[in-house]
Amino acid sequence: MLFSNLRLATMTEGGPYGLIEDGAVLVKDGRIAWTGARKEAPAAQSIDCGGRLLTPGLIDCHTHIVYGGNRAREFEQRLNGVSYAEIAKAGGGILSTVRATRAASEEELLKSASTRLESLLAEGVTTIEIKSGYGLDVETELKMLRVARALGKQHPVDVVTSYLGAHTFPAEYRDDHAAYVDLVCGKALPAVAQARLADAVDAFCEGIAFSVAETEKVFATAQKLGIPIKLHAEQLSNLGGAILAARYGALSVDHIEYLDEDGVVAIAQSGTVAVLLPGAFYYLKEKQHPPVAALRARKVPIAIATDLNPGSSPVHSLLATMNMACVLFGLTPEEALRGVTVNAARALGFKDRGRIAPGMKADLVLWNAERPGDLAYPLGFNPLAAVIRNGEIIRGKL
Ligand code: DI6
Ligand code: FE
Repeated sequence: MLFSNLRLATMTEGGPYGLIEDGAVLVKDGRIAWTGARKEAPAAQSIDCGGRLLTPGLIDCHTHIVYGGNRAREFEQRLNGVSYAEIAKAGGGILSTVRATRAASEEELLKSASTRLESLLAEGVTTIEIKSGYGLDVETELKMLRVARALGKQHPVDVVTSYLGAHTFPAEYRDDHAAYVDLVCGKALPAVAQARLADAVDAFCEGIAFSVAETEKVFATAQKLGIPIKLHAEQLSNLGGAILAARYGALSVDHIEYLDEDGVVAIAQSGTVAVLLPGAFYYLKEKQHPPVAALRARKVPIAIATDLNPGSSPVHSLLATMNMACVLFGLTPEEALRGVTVNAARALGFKDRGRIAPGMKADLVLWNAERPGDLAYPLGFNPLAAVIRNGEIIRGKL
């Protein structure tokens, strides 16, 4: 099938957005077989797309969409002057979601996460990363990861999972952090690996969470098990987690508002993707901006993601996140689109998606838009026309 009469934001190198005017895409067996100018297209059965914009399927490379309960009450508390860290120290924050997630059945979690997932899919997300980390005990972490896998079976989206057992210390280990790290490394992570439920291992390296030394124990275990790593790093302070992550060849370091020059140099050398999460910056009313100029100067690939979670980022829109990355962090609309396509793919270790090029998976989004810059420009507007996944139209019409 030839999709024709398109403006293609291929996101390949060369020119803004890798733009091809009056282009066409040939899809065969779920893959892109050819792409280029319409007048040079090979003969094939073709669909006229009316001159509209086609991009790669969007990739949300950092989410926590599986959880129980909600934290609207804490949103109110924060607006009454209590900080995110204070709420966490008082046993709220992540721990309040842990209580609700432990209490929820697998069916309940699947149902509530499905609703969240649907909001993202309606905007053209075709690949999503989903983290555990609201169970913390072995059983609930496994439950969350099974739900994440089930979401990928029940919805037209590719799901990759990250085990985030080192998200915070559960109440039962409040006074014995070493024992919890032992549980993560000795029991939980091996169980998760055995069940093949984690495509990556993540941790929250922060003053209110895991120290660099504790994080390293988790990374060393992941490395032994052959599972790639990522890290929530330098979100609220600069502990040097990103440098540690770079030493372990991390796929990505995420948040990184407090990342310093040494950290930028380290991740540039390790080829680690910088994942920016403007939703959390916005909700926490953070003042410290991520070091975008330094990342650009060192050519670190920048991805952006919703971080969809009940506490710091109840943001259910990747398009809104692109807009926030532009307005709050000064990314260009092109960087924002690279951030949810080619660079997001890289943050998940994928080589087969995120660009419109021969050999890539035919995950594509057709937009009621003329130019790729139109996507990051509005807020609260969804110009999606159709989604093609593995070469099939799965949403909307052409
Ligand atoms: N940083 C975050 O922003 C999320 N997790 C993390 O490590 C927040 C999770 C939450 O508040 O529930
Ligand atoms: Fe997160």
